[in-house]
Parts: sequence; C-alpha cells; structure tokens
Amino acid sequence: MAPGITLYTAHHCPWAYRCQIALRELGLEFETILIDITVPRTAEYLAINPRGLVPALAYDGHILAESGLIVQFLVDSYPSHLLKSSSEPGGALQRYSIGFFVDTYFSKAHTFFDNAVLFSGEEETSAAKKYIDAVVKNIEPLLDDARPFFAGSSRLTLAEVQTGSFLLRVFTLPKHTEILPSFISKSLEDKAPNFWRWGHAVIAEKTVTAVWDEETVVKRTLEKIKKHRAAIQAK
Ligand SMILES: N[C@@H](CCC(=O)N[C@@H](CS)C(=O)NCC(=O)O)C(=O)O
Repeated sequence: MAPGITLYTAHHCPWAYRCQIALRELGLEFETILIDITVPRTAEYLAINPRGLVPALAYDGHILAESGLIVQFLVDSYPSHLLKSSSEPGGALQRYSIGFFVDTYFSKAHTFFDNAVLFSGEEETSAAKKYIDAVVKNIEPLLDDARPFFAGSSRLTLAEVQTGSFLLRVFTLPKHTEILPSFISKSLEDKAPNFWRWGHAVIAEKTVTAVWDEETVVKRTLEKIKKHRAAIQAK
C-alpha cells in the first residue's frame, strides 16, 4: 500500500513550495493542509511541528521538517529523473554538482535578492546590483550547459526543484515596482543569458506553477516590507 503523505504548507512560502514541486514531479498522491502563518500557530500544528514553521510532511507515520531535507528525502525514496542514486554511474558526481549549484545559489546570490525586496532607496539599489553581480559571477557559468535544465537535462532535476519557487519571485516581483526596481530584469537578461533562459524554462513548467498565486505573493511581500520598515523606524 502506498504510504500516506500529507503536506502542511502555505503556498506563499517559497521554502514550503519546494516540497509540492517535488511531490508533483514524482507523481505522488498527497493531501495538502494549508497553515495560516500570519497568525500564531495552533497547538494542533505545534504538536506536528514544534518549530511552528511550514513546511512539515507527514509520511507514513513520520513527521519531517525543513524543506531542503524533505525534498532530499523524497527524491531519495523515489528514484526518478530528478536525481541519480549515488550508486548509479555518474550518480555521485551529479549529486555533488546539483548540491554545489543549490548551495552556491543560496549562499552567494539569493540573500541579496531578499535584501533588495526588504530595503528601500539606495540600499535597495545596492542589494539589487549585488544580486545581479553574484548571479553573473557565480551562477551563470554553472548554467553553460543547461538544455534547458541543469547540466543538459531535458526534464527538471533536483537543482530546479530546490530553486524553482525562488525563481518565480526573481522573474515576477521586479514587475511590481513598489517591491523591486525594474532594472533587475533587464540586467539579468543582458548580463546573465544562461540564467535568464534557464529560469524562464523552469517557471514555465506545470509542476512549478501548479499553485503559484502571484497576487497573494505580492500582497504578502508588501506586508513583509511594511513590517520590516516599521521595525527599522522603531529602533
Ligand atoms: N529553513 C526552513 C524555513 C521555513 C520557513 O522559514 N517558513 C516560514 C514561512 S516562509 C514560516 O513558517 N514562518 C512562520 C513563522 O516564522 O512564524 C525550511 O526550509 O523549511
């Protein structure tokens, strides 16, 4: 019998969003329970995930937390096009390369994007430029052979599952000038063509857009910006 799978999530959380991309890519049946993270967590949810964060995954009687680890658990449990096993020919190297790519994206680039969202004025412009420079320097070379996906793959891989929900933001939010300066898009298109092509291929995939709700993400992002700016002014 297939194990019961329940995903506790909020679709506007990019970390949680990764898990449903993985579940859909793997063709797994799962139940979705939406958690309202704009209010304190219920005792019922805290009993599931004492950290109070989304996502959490109930899998065959086990509770798993932390999006990256949940995704890794799923791709390890269900061999697929997303990732080779370490014992397959080329598997260990593919796992290393994808791990290196995902780590590089988050440790060297994406933080600047998040900063640009939160900051305003010169600080926002500076963070946006740092994001573009970091993508050009660190990510662009790693996507030289994307066809259209990571390392020549014609289908999504774990690299896209771990980054897709963040790419949705990168390619959507600069259209909303109350959130980000629009030069981000033009600069990425001109200076990071591999990243631009790859990112657009990723966000065109049905499993990536399945529960994407731009309006809600924009609304929540504006609320987050307001809260952040109020906290700074209160200091
Ligand atoms: N490292 C965690 C991050 C998860 C996370 O930050 N979730 C946020 C929503 S995007 C959350 O649950 N926030 C609720 C809160 O902080 O109260 C993961 O990857 O699962």
